[in-house]
Amino acid sequence: MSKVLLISPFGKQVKEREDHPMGLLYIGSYLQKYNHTVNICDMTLESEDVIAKIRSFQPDYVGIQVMTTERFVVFDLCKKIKSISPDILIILGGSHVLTTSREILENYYSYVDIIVRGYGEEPMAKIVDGIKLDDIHGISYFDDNKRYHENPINSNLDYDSLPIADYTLFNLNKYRLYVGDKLSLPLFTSLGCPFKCVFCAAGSMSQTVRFFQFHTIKKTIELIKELGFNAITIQDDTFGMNKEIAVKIMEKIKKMGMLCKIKTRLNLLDKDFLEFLKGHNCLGFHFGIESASPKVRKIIGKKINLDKAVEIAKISNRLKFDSYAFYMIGNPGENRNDALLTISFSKKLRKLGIKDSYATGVYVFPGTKLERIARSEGVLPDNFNWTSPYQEQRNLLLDYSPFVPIYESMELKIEDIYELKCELLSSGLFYEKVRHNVASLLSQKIRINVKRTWLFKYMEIWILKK
Ligand code: B12
Ligand code: SF4
Repeated sequence: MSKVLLISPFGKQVKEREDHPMGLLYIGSYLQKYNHTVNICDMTLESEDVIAKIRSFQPDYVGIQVMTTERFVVFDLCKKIKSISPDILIILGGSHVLTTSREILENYYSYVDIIVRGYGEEPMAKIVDGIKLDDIHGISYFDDNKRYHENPINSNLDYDSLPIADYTLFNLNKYRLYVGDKLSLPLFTSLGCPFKCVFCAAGSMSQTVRFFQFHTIKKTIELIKELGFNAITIQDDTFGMNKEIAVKIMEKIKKMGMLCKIKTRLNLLDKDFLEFLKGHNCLGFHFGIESASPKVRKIIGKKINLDKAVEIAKISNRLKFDSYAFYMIGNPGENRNDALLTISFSKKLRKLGIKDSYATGVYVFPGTKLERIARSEGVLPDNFNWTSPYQEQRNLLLDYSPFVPIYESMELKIEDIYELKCELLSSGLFYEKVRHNVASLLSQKIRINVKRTWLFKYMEIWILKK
C-alpha cells in the first residue's frame, strides 16, 4: 500500500481558517477506501514546513491542488519537492488545470509527473494503484519520449463508489466555519453546476453535475453530528437542483436537531421552498445577481429575473433569513451606467430585506468563455499564457490576487471598478458603511504597503460619498 500526501497550497499562513479543502478530502477518503495511507497538508495552517513534512512522512505520491491564484506557489513547490526527493511522483489537480495541462507539462516536465483534469478520486486511485497511464481517464502526462498524452475524461462516474468524507483527515480544531453562532462542517450534496456563466470556472469545469447518493449524504450528516458539530454549511454551488433530494436532506438535518445554511441560484427559490427551508432549520442563503443591467446579464449568460429577486428579498425579510446577494462590476460590455443600475438595485434589495451585499470585479480564469472574450478583445495580450510570470499589483486595490488578470474594458478600469464596488458595498445603513470601511482598512495592510496612494484615494472616495 502507498503513502500519499495531499497538499492545499496557500501563500498566506494563518492560525485558523474558514474553509476546508474539500476536494482533497474526497480524494483522501477515496484512497483510504483502497487502504492507502493519506495525510492532508493545508499549508495555510501548518506550522511545520511542508518540506519537513515530506521528509518525516516520506510519501510515495504527492498530490497538489492548483487554483489559478496559487499556481506559481505550486510550481515552486514542485521544484522543491523534486529537488529533495526525485522519486516522489507529483500529481496536480484542481480548477486551474482543466485547460492548462499541456502548457504546465511543457514548462514543468521535470517537476510535474501527471495532471488530473476534472474530478480526481478515480484517476488518483488508479495512479496510486499503478494502473498503466494509458488506461486512466482524465489525465495528462508526457511519456518517456516526451510525447504529450491527454486522456479523455470519464463522464460515466460511479457515484455509488464515493465514500463518506473522512473529516478526521483535517485538523478540525483549526477551521472556524459558522452557521449563526454554531461551528459547522461543510457538506457537498452535489458537485458542479449545469449553468455556464461566462466568467465562472465552476460552470466551465464541471463536465457533469454529480449528485451524491442520499444514503451517503445521510451517513455524512450523522458523522458530522458524531464529530460534535451541530451545524452544516451546504457548499453546493446550486443547492436545490434536485428538489426531491434537497427535501430529504433538510428533513434529515431537522431530525438530527442541526442547523444549516445554503448557496443557491435565484431561479431555484420560491415561497414554498423558502418556507420549507425555514421550517427545517436553514438560517440563511446566498445567491448571485451579478448585474442589474439586462444587457450585461445577457452577455454573461446569467438568466435570472430581477422581479423574482425582489419577491425573494421580501420573503426573506418576512421569514427572517440571513440572505446575501452577490454582484459583479466590470463584466464585458458593462459601462458606468450599467454598474449604477446594479448599485441602485442592490440598495433596493437591502431595503427590502437582503441582509448584505458582496461585490467583486471580474477575474479571468482559464477555460472560461471570458478567457476567450478577453483574448479576442486584447484584454489578455496575444502572448499571454498561464505559466509565464504574471503580476498586476493594481489588482490589490480590489483585494484580488495580483497573479490573475482582472477583466478591464475600455469603459471600466480597475480604479473605476474599485470606486463603484465601494459605492455598492456601502449601500444601506450608516453603520454598515462604517463597518465596511473600517474592516477594509484593517485588512488592507498589504495594500497600504504596496501603494500608499490607494489608501488616500479610498479615504477620499469615502469622504466624498458621505
Ligand atoms: C469552497 C471554495 C473555496 C474555499 C476553499 C477553497 C479550497 N481550497 O478548496 C475558499 C473560500 C477558501 C475559496 C477561496 C477562493 N476561491 Co474558491 N471555491 C470554492 C468552491 C465554491 C468549492 C470548491 C470545492 O470544495 N469544491 C468541491 C470539491 C470536491 O471539488 P474541487 O475542489 O474542484 O475538487 C475536485 C477536483 O477539482 C479535483 N481536484 C482538486 N484538487 C485536486 C488535487 C489533486 C492532486 C487531484 C488529483 C485532483 C484534485 O478532484 C476533486 C474531487 O473530485 C469553488 C466552486 C466549485 N464549484 O468548485 C470555488 C472555486 C474553486 N474558487 C475559485 C476562486 C476564484 C477562489 C478565490 C480566488 C476567490 C477570491 N476572490 O479570493 C479564492 C482563492 C483561494 C485559494 N488561493 O485557495 C474558483 C477557482 C477558479 C480557478 N481557476 O482557480 C472556483 C472554481 C469558483 C469559480 N466560480 O470560478 N474557494
Ligand atoms: S456563477 Fe453560479 S450559476 Fe453561474 S456557472 Fe458559476 S456556479 Fe453556476
